[in-house]
Amino acid sequence: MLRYVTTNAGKVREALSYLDDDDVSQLDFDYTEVQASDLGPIAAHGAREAYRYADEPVLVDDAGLFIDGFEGFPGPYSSYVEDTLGVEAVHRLAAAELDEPRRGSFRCVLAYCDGEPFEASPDPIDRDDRTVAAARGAEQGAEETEALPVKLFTGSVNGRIVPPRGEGGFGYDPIFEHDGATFAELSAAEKNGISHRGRALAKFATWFAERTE
Ligand code: ITT
Repeated sequence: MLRYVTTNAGKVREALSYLDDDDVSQLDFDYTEVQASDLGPIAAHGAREAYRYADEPVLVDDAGLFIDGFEGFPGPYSSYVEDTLGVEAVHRLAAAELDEPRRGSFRCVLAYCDGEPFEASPDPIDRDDRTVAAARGAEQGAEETEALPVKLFTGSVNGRIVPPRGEGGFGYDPIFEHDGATFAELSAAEKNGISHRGRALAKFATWFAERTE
């Protein structure tokens, strides 16, 4: 059984359009989010941690809103900023500080780990494994590192930051407009068809189907 690692029910709803719910279930596990300017290392680290915890194949989903005029902020800090400032304040900040069009993108990185060897994505950060390696001695540590390859699948979508509109979706969807509609104005299927998560999930689903054939 594949475990979709997230505390966010909105992500699970979207993932189930791409993955069969007989084969996948949510793992409500709050993995450690390492500090990094990009989502890949955060997701990779989370996948290793979740795999060690669950001892089952895991897929971690790390996403964020990257505002061009703010050099990508809130980016990897999107969750913290949503919890503290709130989504409407992010729009107000963008409206106060940036000229139109206030461009940004949603990005999603899916990180898969099942403890088996496969062609992994290059991944510069594996702090746990390095700590383990240092503690156990280089030779044994190297085995540990190789034992947990992670494969990353990415998706992104460009848009504009706008005043909140729409009732659907979750998170920053009401302030993210793509092609004339905010993501909160789209049905789940419409959002999946163009979204960062939908794009990453489509890549993962193709790869995973071949892997489990
Ligand atoms: P997990 O880490 O447990 O998966 P989370 O909601 O904290 O749950 P992220 O760190 O990936 O997940 O999310 C970062 C923020 O971006 C968070 O505030 C989400 O609500 C938001 N977000 C993620 N995907 C989104 C999407 O498709 N549409 C709108 N906002 C999204």
